[in-house]
Amino acid sequence: MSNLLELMAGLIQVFHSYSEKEGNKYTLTKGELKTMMQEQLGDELSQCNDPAEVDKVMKSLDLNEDGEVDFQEFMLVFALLTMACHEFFRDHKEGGKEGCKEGRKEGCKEQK
Ligand SMILES: [Ca+2]
Ligand SMILES: [Ca+2]
Repeated sequence: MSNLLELMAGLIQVFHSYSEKEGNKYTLTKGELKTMMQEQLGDELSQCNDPAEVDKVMKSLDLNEDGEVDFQEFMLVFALLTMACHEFFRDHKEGGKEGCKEGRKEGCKEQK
């Protein structure tokens, strides 16, 4: 399998390993979301000792406001987070010697 395929399979697997714990097998309840945040992000990053924080995350994930997070909602937010991370690494790299700066003309233009 390619890296990308493995990554996609991994995402699906992670989502389902939490979503099937209670209620609907294919959606995350607030409790399942909290467990996922704790186990995947760690207490510090997820700040989920604060119940208001979990509520906030739940609200921002639950786009259709049905009280649960389905895989589509999860993926949308994951994509946004990944893009935010990408921006961070790109900005970070441009400051340093390595990375895009030197090879900018040849290698680092957006490849489509
Ligand atoms: Ca569930
Ligand atoms: Ca929803």
